[in-house]
Amino acid sequence: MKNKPLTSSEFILNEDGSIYHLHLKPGDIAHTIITVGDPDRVEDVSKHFDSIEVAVHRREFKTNTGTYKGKPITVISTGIGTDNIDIVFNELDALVNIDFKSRTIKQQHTTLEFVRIGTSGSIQPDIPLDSFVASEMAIGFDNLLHFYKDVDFLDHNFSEALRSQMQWNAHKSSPYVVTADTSLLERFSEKPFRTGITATNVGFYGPQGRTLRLQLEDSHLNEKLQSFQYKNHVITNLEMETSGIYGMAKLLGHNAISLNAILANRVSGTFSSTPKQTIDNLIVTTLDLLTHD
Ligand code: R1P
Repeated sequence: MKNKPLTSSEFILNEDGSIYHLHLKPGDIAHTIITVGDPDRVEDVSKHFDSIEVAVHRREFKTNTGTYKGKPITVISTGIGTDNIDIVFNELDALVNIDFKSRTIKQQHTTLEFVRIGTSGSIQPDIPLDSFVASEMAIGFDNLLHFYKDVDFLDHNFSEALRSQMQWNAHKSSPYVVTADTSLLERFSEKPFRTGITATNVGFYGPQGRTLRLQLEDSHLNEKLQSFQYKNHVITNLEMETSGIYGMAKLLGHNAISLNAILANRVSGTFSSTPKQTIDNLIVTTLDLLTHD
């Protein structure tokens, strides 16, 4: 592969030498990275750290790097959606795999470990509020991965089953299916976690079958998601980042797992009465499992 220096319109650095959106420099991140949606959740994670060495906040991207029980960890907020995941993953990867001085791709690849601590709604009646789902697989109803080459890890048979069972309208998107990192999944598949299949979509309302004043193009969207089955798999939950995280991690050669605190049950129409406590429980459980041998 040719390794020409990346131009300043593609690989954009700020005046202080930091990367364009995240405002981070090489050396500012640990190799284990927790992603959260909400910038306020960054402090909820890093308040457990022994110390914080780096703290940077630009737009929705807030980053704290420190150690937890001696292990270097970065926590970063991505904001909402797979469009932000594209930015966060490309720029975090650049921090370890691009030489900022020569603007070329490093010969030696560095692998990062990503753990999403997010919130989500369950679409199965037996997945209770305040429980935790580790996504063994993500279905991307977004289109992020379709802009990249070398996506041979996608499960096309699964996508085809989805399109035909759900009579999916191709105008909306072409759903893609991507798996978690197997060793991270193993680490997070014991109680209190259950594993599941997470559907990622581009919005919180219509794309997740929620309506306030508008009508859906497919009024049976969530019933179809709920009843979909493929090789004994059912879709467990809905959120807005996991497919992008899994896809970008695979493309860039990193490992990723998405952990979901179930705050809503869409079948019973209920929402957690203790959302903050549930997210805090997930944070503590995750930090401990990350440092447990
Ligand atoms: C929507 O309210 C947001 O919450 C979920 C969705 O994926 C979306 O980002 O995750 P976070 O709580 O991690 O942001």
